[in-house]
Amino acid sequence: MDLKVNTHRHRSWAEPWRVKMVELLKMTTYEERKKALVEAGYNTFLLRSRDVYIDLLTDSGTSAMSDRQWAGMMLGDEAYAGSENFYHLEEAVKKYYGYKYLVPTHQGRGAEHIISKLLIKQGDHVPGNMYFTTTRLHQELAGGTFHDIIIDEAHDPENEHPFKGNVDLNKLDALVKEYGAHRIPYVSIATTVNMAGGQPISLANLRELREYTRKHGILIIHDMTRVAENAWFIKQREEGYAGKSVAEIVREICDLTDGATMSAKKDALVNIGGFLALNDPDLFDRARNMVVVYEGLHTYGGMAGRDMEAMAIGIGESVHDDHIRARVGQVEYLGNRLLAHDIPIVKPVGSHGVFIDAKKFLPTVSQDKFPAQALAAAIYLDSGIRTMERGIVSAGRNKKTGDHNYPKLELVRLTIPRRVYTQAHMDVVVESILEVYDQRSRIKGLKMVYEPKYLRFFQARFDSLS
Ligand code: PLI
Repeated sequence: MDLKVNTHRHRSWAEPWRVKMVELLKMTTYEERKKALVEAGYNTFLLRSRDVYIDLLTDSGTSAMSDRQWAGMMLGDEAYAGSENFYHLEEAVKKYYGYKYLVPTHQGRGAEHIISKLLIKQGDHVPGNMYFTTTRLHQELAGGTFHDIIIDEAHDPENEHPFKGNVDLNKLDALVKEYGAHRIPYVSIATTVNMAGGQPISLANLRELREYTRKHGILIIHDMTRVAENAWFIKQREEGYAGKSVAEIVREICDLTDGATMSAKKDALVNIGGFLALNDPDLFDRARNMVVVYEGLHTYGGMAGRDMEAMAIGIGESVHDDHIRARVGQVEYLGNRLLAHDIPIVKPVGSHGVFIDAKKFLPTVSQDKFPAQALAAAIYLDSGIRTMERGIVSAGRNKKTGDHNYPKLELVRLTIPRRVYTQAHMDVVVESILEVYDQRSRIKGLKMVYEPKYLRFFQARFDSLS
């Protein structure tokens, strides 16, 4: 028998795995959820996991590991120094990402801390394609000022630009003219851009940026937390890349940058871990010395040997086309179902989650009443689905004036853990969002009653205004 070979294009995004073990979840009543929400100060970060049904708080550290990764956990070499698992991880980073030197860290922010301290001097300026909370904080703590140089389209949820993570080189050039290239140690480039809604940067844009920064002696430090997802969008959307594998595109992205920070808790399919990867031997030497102060010896950096083994295997799995196609496919399924019901979300649908535009969802709630925070609370109350605010609370306060930063994007993130939930779970999410949408006039916003100094979104507490 002979059949015409069918390409993936004609098939559903269905997962390239099957379930071997399940984790039981508790279903809660409305009264139980109301009590839990009040106790959590209307902050979904302060809920106990046992009170959550579908947990879309984050895709960070929440992936399901494969049988191979679990098998790797049994091969943990827990020697204090020179663990065999470190060398496996080093090999994987070189093979899949191409960076020459590896400094392991306990998670992404450990790497951000080290690179910020090493490269930023008091009074320096760090441009980037939109801020990320922990990244910007470490840049500021090191004495730098962050500048957003992402294209304007990224701040408009309705704009369907295929690469909303792109840098506006004119914005960068204006900073170079104002402060001088010597006050800009590096450009901070994320693949994909979390706070913009999981939006990718194109290779064409990155190449232009490389040319510009080389001319001015500025480094590019790559936040590669979701690089494989960015590569998938390049394969789908950028001319000339349809025939390339995600693994090849990932390498091409990394090769255009000087070093990277990685939260392996996302793309790399592990529950904990991260690293700093570098190409310059002197910078590596200094980073390797600093890691022993803040994280642990340079062959474990805060991780157990077994965690490094799981990560080495996870990195390989993360760049398989079939894996990424299903991962992003599931997110797009959820996004497209919400769009079909005219729920306002960031377009195009991002790689790691669907971002609801809370300003449009709750048009009568002003931004200083924390609409996204209030909407996340309402969704939890309706169904036990936990989501996260990515708006004025996350944006924090202006370093100089002390006022709230008022970001254009006021979003609720429905973040999809990798290899964890089913299509039926996604359908329940849609049902709950539609229910809350019907009742949106009852949501009046929140008042902040406790505000911590750093990264306030994690621990702030609120009271309801309704
Ligand atoms: O959570 P860490 O320290 O492993 O990584 C920090 C971090 C750095 N960059 C980016 C783009 C992130 O998304 C990131 C962490 N993100 C979290 C926790 C999230 O929920 O999106």
